[in-house]
Amino acid sequence: MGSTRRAFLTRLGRSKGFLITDTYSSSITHVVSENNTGDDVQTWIDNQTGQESSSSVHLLGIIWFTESMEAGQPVPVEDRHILKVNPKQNVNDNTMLIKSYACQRRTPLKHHNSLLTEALELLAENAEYSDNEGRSVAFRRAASVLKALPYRVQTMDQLKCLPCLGEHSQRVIKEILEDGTSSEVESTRHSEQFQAMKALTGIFGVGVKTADRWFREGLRSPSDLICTGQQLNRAQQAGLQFYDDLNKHVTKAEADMISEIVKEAVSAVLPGAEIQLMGGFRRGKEVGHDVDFLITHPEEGREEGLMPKIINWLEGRNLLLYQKWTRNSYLEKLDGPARPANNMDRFERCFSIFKLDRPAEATGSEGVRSSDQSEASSWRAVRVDLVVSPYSQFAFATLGWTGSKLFERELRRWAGQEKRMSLSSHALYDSNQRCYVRVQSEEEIFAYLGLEFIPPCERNA
Ligand code: 8GT
Ligand code: MN
Repeated sequence: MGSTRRAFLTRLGRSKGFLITDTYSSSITHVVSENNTGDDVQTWIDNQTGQESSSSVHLLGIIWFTESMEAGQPVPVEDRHILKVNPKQNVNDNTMLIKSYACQRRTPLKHHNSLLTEALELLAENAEYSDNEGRSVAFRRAASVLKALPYRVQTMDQLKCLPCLGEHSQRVIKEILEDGTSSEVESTRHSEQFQAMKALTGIFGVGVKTADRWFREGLRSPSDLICTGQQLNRAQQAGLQFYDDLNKHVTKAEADMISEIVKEAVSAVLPGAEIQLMGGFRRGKEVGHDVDFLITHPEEGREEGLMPKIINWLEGRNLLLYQKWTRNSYLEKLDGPARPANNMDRFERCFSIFKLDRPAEATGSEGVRSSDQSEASSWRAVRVDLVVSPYSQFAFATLGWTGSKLFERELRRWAGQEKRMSLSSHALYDSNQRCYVRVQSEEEIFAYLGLEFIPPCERNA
């Protein structure tokens, strides 16, 4: 049931002396659910325990709870209270248990269902363009479940016991399994709005809101911005100027080259500082849309004031095409669980565009390049994010900046919904103990959250 209703019923039950918890454990005697089938609830329990439980726990509809509230004690369980669970089919590879939170699963980079996941993720992307986050997350969760399967889905039967596959996602999957493509996905892919939103949000510095406004004004592509002389901020100007380069994949080799440069810069301005490649490349991706780095120093406090020095060093060598530095703000408000608005964190940070020299053999004639992007094409533009974290927050920052975005989102949801804790890129707050949790490593964060440790290369949810 919804969280408000659950909170209300929990308070009511507790006031009458019932012992009620949000999490499942072996000591639970009754599980109460509203608007779920018995199979749903059984799957949820199986996912909580990580095994198939044929235990003696009662799976009950809300009516048992309300009757018990009226009676002031648990009423005897009658047939009409009980949620019916269909007998399990043989558990073979096709009906294996997949846990429902992405942070409980191992999701490798290469998987068996790209055709389906790309279709679902396109619908997710389109939902983002329409500012429909709920719908987008639903499609992403569905795609993520398919990525975790150790086999290629060939029949709808194979999806029966899987979590997170809503009616809409199943419809899309069914169509693709039967016809090879989904009409909804194809019409979305070719729609004017989707294509324009993709092209416009593909400009660095342009978010969905701005792109949507431009779309409604009739703009469709980056070149329309130039023709109509739109007012652009500094980031968007850079985004437009280096559009082609920034929409080309960054390779791991390029990320490594930038890594060397950043290491040199950091060690020149603050010896002893540590630097880590984050984001998709830490998860083992071969290509990315940018390169993310996390920087810290083992002596807390030494990292302060570091970013301007790094930027100076880089600018002095003409390595930056654009940069925007934001100070940290984690000290500004100490108002309970560190949970910054809309998932932006509070670290000192530099959004930048690097000017990366191409290795000699890679230059030369490779088609027409815009004059802004160096005629000789001896270099290319690459988006780079630099983030500075105090050492005490480094484990959280590492976990937060490794991704994937869905994996992070699911970790936070797990923490909140299953453990009553609040996780951010800065801290873990335990509402049960009313304290912040001290940790040194990612492993300890997973352990404190009651999760099996998932290595970065299997966080590609
Ligand atoms: P990519 O290959 O397309 O670059 O994919 P990525 O590396 O996985 O995504 P990203 O957009 O570069 O973000 C890297 C990770 O940093 C994501 O998991 C994201 O959730 C995390 N992250 C934070 N804080 C912030 C923030 O303030 N802004 C952004 N954009 N990402 C953040 O932990
Ligand atoms: Mn990245």
